[in-house]
Amino acid sequence: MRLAACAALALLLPVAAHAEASLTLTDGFVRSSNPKSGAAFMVIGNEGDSECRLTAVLSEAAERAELHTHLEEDGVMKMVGIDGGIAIPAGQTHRLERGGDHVMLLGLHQPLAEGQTVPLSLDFGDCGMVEAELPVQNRNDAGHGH
Ligand SMILES: [Cu+2]
Repeated sequence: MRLAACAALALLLPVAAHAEASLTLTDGFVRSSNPKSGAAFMVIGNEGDSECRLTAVLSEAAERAELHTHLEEDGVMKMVGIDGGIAIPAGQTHRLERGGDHVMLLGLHQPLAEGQTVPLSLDFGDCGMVEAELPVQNRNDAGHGH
């Protein structure tokens, strides 16, 4: 079992994984109200001189991770995939929050319990990869402002 886990890890983690100094991740957490899926929220800051774009996310905790946002359609909030990634202009921050943009974790290998951490590899394309380890906070309502 242990060997299999290691092999999976090696496949999922990009080789040149290195956090770029110009990108910051703060207030990150994962919330899961369902044993099969969860969502990651955080504030991404870009202190560099050029735009960075979050194009993809990988997590060994789930079969796949997708960039989602919420759109209102006929008065109903719907979750839709984001095409083309999430741009963070130079000198700006972008908040992934409930009811807005988020990283959707689909096909969790095991339910996420309070107190666990979830590893994420965030691919910012030319700006590089950022590795994060986010705490599971299933009762965190941060950003749920309507
Ligand atoms: Cu979603």
